[in-house]
Amino acid sequence: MDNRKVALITGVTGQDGSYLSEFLIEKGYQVHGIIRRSSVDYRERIAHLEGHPQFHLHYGDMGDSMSLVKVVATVRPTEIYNLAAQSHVQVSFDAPEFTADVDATGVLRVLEAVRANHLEHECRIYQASTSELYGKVEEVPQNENTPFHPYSPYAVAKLYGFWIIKEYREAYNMFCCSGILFNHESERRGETFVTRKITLAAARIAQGKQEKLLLGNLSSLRDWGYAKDYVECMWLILQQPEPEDFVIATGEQHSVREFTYAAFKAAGIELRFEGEDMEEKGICVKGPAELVGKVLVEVSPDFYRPTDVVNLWGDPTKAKTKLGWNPSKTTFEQLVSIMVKHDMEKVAAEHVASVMRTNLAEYLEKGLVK
Ligand code: NAP
Ligand code: G4F
Repeated sequence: MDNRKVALITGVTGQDGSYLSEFLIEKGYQVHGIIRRSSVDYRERIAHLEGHPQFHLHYGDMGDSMSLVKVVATVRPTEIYNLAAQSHVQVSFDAPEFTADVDATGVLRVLEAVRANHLEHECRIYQASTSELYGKVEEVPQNENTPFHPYSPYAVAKLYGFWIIKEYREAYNMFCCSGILFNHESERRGETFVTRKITLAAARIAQGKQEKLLLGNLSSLRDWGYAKDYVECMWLILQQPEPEDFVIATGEQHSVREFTYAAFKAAGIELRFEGEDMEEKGICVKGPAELVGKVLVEVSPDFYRPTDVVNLWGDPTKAKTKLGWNPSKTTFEQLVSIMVKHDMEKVAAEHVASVMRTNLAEYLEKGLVK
């Protein structure tokens, strides 16, 4: 029995990777993360962990088997959290082959890297599966027994990931599991996912930095939770006596329209939605005088998908009973409020920085500073 606590996280720079790293460090793990080279700085979410004695980074890529084999050989992890993915559903329609390579074959590469290092009976593996597998849903709400019907290149790639994890569990008796996670958001969420796009826009519009927010399908329904609460489940799934798959969700459903209303409200703007489909608009009915009566939200065909998943709603009963996890730790209202508060501060800080830059440029021009 290996008593070391050594975690390897792929996708460590992402939203979930950053929260999971903090969580595991707190639990006493040595945490190793795989990063890929980029010409711009993308390590913002983990910058505060760099230099921590329990936190270590390695270069690698989900498309490069050799790099994965080498990192696994160096780290000899007791747990792997495979979070790396091209995770944007709309982007998967534009880059389907890359999405398949990272999100499908990438999972196989991780499993084979473990086998190549003869760690298949020492290392437990968590796979970041997704509610997108339910896609064109066949049942509402969705649980572990609901049939899958993937509805995007992303979901089809993730379906391979789900099944290859199950196959290696059965074929080689490996401890590998999927967490079927419903949407989880946070102040660290990528800025092109709908919730963060909305909270940032609400903050910018409230502070006079943006005129309007353009969105796609306002009627789409999601089960949105808080990412910080969800990483605990990833860990709990790997601590169970037997490898099993779990649905992780709040059990509550809201539309994109509801999220938009709540986010603007938290930023001090009350909206009324009028019209239907492409003609629907969000008009300011209460808030700063200069915004009242203005159209602040419009629908644009640019944000519609060739096929869209519109009715996700998870049933977290198994996670509640078997993992002892609380799906209501952070409510929908608290989630919106956390994200808007963060983005109001971010936009205000950006404004101060930009004023300082302008002043500095002016002082330099006038020769007031050298
Ligand atoms: P995210 O913020 O988009 O992070 C994705 C991570 O994957 C980033 O660290 C990214 O690195 C890394 N990555 C992408 N391509 C890679 C490659 N070729 N090699 C190495 N690393 C690569 O995603 P997230 O929201 O944290 O989600 C984590 C995982 O959970 C993903 O697998 C996602 O599909 C899945 N999931 C997410 C949700 C959700 O609601 N958030 C729900 C269900 C499942 P860079 O920083 O270099 O781009
Ligand atoms: O925020 P989204 O882009 O997230 P989506 O597609 O649900 O995917 C996320 O959650 C999955 C779990 O279910 C993860 F597997 C996946 O990695 C990712 O984290 O879109 C949510 C909904 C969609 O129906 C979309 O059509 O919002 C709708 N939407 C409406 N307007 C929009 C927009 N989505 C985006 N990104 N941008 C819009 O302007």
